[in-house]
Amino acid sequence: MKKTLLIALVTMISLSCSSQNNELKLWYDAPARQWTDALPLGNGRLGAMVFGTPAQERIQINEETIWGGGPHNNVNYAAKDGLDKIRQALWEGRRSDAQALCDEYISSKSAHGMPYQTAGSLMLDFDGITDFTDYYRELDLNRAVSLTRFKADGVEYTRESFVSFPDQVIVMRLTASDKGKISFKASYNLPYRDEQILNRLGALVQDGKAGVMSITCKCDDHEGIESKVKFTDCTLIEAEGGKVSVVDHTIAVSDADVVTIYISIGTNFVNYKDVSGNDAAKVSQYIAKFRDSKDSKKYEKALAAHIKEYQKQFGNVTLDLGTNDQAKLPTDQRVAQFSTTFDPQLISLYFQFGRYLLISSSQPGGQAANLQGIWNESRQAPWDGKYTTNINVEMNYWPAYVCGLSQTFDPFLQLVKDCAEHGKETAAMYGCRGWTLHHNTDIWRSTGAVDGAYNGMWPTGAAWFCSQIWDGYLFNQDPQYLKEIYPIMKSACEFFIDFLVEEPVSGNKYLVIAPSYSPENAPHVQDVLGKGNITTVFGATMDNQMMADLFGNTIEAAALMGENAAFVDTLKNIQSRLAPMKIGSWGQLQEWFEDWDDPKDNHRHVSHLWGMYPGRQITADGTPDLFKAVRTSLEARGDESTGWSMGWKVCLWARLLDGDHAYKLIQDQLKPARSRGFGGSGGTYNNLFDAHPPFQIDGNFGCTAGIAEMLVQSHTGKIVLLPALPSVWKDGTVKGLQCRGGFILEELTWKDGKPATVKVRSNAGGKLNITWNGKDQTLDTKSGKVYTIKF
Ligand code: FUC
Repeated sequence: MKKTLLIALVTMISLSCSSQNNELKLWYDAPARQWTDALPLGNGRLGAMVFGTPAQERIQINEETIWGGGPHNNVNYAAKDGLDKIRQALWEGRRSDAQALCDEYISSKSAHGMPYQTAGSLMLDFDGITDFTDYYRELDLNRAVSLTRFKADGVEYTRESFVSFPDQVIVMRLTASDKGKISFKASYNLPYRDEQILNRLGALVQDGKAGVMSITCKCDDHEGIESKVKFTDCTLIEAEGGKVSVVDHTIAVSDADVVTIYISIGTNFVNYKDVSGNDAAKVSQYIAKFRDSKDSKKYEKALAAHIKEYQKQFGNVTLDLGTNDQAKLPTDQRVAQFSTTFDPQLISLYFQFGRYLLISSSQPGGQAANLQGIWNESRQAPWDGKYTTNINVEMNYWPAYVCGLSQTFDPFLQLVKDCAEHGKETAAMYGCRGWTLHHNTDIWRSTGAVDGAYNGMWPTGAAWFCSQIWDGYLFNQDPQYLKEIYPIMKSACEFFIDFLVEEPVSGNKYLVIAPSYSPENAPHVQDVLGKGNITTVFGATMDNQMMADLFGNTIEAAALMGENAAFVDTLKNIQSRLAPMKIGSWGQLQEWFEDWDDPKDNHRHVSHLWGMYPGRQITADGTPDLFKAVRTSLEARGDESTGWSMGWKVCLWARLLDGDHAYKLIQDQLKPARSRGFGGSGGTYNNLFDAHPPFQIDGNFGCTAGIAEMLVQSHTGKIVLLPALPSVWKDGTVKGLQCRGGFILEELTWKDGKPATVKVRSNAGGKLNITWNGKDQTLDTKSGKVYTIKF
């Protein structure tokens, strides 16, 4: 009775998911040839890339806390001694001197950030599979399950895989249409020096140590920081029929009917200050549940529990932009044809894939999604797979609230909380109160200036972080959340109150950030010493915008928190002395304090447009001249660029209310990526991972947020429906997008570009201002009620 019920339940879940959204699959007719063809699975903590190769399966595995180095910070206390000299050089236009002085006094003299590393791969070598036919491989986004299927010697084989949210294990189930046909050897492939392979816990166990950058290196540190993370990979293999035996460093399976593999990984990481955890104990606990259970349905139950848990998040939002025949093609072919063939289903697939990736790489209690989410096959991922804070990690979280995934925001909030603590040391290095960080951080929450002044002289990271956590409050309206974030915002304000300085150049004595830069762009002008290609400046537009944002938001938060009047007065006083945005000689929004913008500059960063997105300062109605200037700047900057840059531009064109141009950027971003290494233009890999290139996940998230932004916006205090609908998306339905003010757009169906069904749930009560095409409606709402609105 119980068995039948369970099978019925699994079938019901699968059926209801597939009938609801059966287009939500990435699928291929060939095995992965390279890593960016493999299919990503994850539960926030554990990641797996499944290759689906018949003769030699590779499951590349990750655990989110396997990073080089150990607890440390990279503070340079010489910074405060250099500030006056640097600022003097800036006021005199000797920017090259200022940049050299920043290198001398401020840049980290120790570490520049630690690398995020792989946990290796589990390799399965199959005897006797030499040739195959009828090959099929898929990733089902509705269930977070991958499947490989093929025929060899008249036998049909399948491999079904998932990374369980509730059970913390990576699972692969192998079946064959005939009995006794599954035979293979399983072994680890780990690219570290300290590799040891033992058979413990009744499973294949591998102990590893992170941090060693090459197999031949005898060192045990990275940039002088000792490697402290230890980890244990553990693989349990259970067979029905046949034999499982341990042979040297492998597990051999012969003549089995069905095989189930459970992999888990544990590390000694506890938090950024503490690595005293017991990795082996953690991992054995995850594996023991399966090893000790005699339940013949434990696989089916684990699968059902995984799908149920995953669905709680994934099921929050659906998007239907219409159907088309392209869905009959393998996903890589659809990407190849996307720029010439109308394929709205690929856009909804890509959108849902972005949501899938965020769910799979960012879960409460864990680490924030890094440059690669959690998926990384090497000892040293590009840019170390760290958290770059001058765009990238924030972009990762742009879809979190609007796309109905507020739970995934939690690790980002924890990252901010940790940096707010560790960053006090960085504020102190400038002789300031409060906290800040520079353009990178890592699992150790290092907050110093890294990579030299040209790329890294940017003391404003705290302001961007605060903007994003405040935005979270605008969505969730949760007083408890506000209590958690207010001290972080207040402390950031204290840093900037101390760090901001009066510029003597304009005659207006504006308070500016100095030294800093407009991330990572050098104006195409020489300084007074005749030197060019210098990024170091004062008063960059993005910094000015972020200051206005931080002080404005903190004043609002202070009112809600009942802050004392004297502090609020200080905030208001600072706010009134900040430098305004300026429109330059060719009608552009100036990127710098001076009118240095070059209309031929196509730099990937569009930092000066921050005030439009993700900021909220520039709007069509509120600041029409600046709105126009943003358009001029963005047109000059051009469309094609790195992956994340195009994702940002989708959001910007959406805020510019130009749906057709936003759509053009989606087309650019969904072009097949030509390169796996550095260089070349951005695009999309066969597995729909974004190409910077190389792979960088922020572009996936930026574009996902941009698609939502085309359908609904809520940054002006109003919910604006279909603000940037491309002319080709005539009809459609989106359900579950979140709006600021604590509202959920339960349903928005449009026909011929006009809203047909509009249902809004109010979570926090209060006034609902909603508009479409200039038609405003206002109503009072009660928390928990759904309102139907007609236009
Ligand atoms: C910033 C960008 C680069 C890259 C790196 C990880 O420095 O300018 O393009 O995305 O982060």
